[in-house]
Amino acid sequence: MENEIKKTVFSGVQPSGNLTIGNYLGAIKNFPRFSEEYNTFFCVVDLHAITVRQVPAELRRRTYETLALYMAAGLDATKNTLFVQSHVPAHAELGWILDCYTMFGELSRMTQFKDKSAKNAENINAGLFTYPALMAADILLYKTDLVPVGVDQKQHLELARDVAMRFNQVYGETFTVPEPFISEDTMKIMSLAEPTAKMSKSDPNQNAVVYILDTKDDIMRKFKRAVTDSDCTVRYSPDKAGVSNLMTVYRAFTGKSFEEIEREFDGRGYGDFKAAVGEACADGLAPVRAEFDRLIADKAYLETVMREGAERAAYHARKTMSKVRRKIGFVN
Ligand code: ATP
Ligand code: LTN
Repeated sequence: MENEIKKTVFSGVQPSGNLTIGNYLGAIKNFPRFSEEYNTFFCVVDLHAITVRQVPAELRRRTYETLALYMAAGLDATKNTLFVQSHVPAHAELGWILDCYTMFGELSRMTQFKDKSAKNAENINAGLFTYPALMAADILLYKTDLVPVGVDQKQHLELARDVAMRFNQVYGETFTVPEPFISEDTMKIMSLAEPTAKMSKSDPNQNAVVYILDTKDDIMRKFKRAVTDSDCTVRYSPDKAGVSNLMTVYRAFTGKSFEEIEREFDGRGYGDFKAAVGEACADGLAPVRAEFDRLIADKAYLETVMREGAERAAYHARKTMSKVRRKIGFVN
C-alpha cells in the first residue's frame, strides 16, 4: 500500500465551524481520488483553528466531526492516513523552525491574514500572522508532492514553496517543493447572499452558506433565497455572479455541462432552476450525511482512526525532523 515510489498528497481542513459545500466541492470531495495512486495524508488542523478564538467543547466536537466527514466523503481509513494535527507535535516544532525562515514582509502580504484581521480586529494574534508557516510545516513534513485545496489557498501554497526552496538553498536538498492541485470547476463556491464573496464557514449569515449537514428543507430554502439578478435567464456569465455560482453547484452535483444546463432551463424561470439546484445538492449530500450519522455515533472507532493515523503520520514526520535538526545544527 505505502511505498517509496508513490507520490504524496497532503491536505487539511480546520475544525473551526460547520463545513460548507464550498469545503466539500472545493476540497474534501476531491480527496478520495488520490487514495489509490498516492500516499495520502488528510489532517484535521486544530492548531490552525485556534488562531481564531474557539469554544473548547465545540472545537473538540468539530474535530471528531471533521474526521467523520472525511470518511463519509469516501476516505477509507485503511488506505489514507487520517489524523489530527495536534496529535503529532512535529507540526508545531517544524512550524516554529519555519517561522525563522519566513519573512515578515511575506506574511504581511497574505490576503487571508488581511481578511481575518479585519474580521477579528479584537484578536489579531501572532498565530494568525504566522499561520502560513505552520501550514508550510504541515505540507513539508511529509515530502508532499501535491496539495488539493480551493483557490483561496493558492497564495499560502506559493509561500510554502518559497520557504521550501529557501531552506533547500541554505542547507541543501531537504524538502520536496509541493504543487497545488486546484480543481478548476469548483475552485471557489460563492456566498448565496453575496455572490462576489467566497462561501465561508465562518460567515455569520447562515442563509448565505449551505452546510454539508443541512437538512433537505434548509438546503431547498437557502437556494430558493439565493441572490440572482433581474434578467431571468439561466446563463453562465461573469456579469451574472449569482446565477453562475448556482450553475457551478448544479454542475458539480449532476455532472451536466453549462451548455446542457442552459438548454435545460431555457425559457423557464429562476424558481424552477433554484429548486433543481436544491434537489441536486440535497441528493448529492444525502449519502454523505447518512454515512456521517453512522460514523459520528461511534466515537471509539473515530478515536482508533485518529490514534492509528497519528502513529503513521508521526513515523514520517520523525524522519523529516531528524534530517532538519541535523541540517540546522541542533545537537542530536
Ligand atoms: P473559514 O471560513 O474559517 O476561513 P473556510 O471555510 O475557508 O474557513 P478552511 O478550513 O479554511 O475553510 O478550508 C478547507 C478547505 O476548503 C481549503 O482547501 C479551502 O481552500 C477550501 N474551501 C473553503 N471555502 C471554499 C469555497 N467557498 N470554495 C471552494 N473551496 C473552498
Ligand atoms: N490553510 C488551510 C487549511 C490548511 C491546509 C494545510 C490545507 C492547514 N494546513 C495544509 C492544505 C495543506 C485553509 O485555511 N483552508
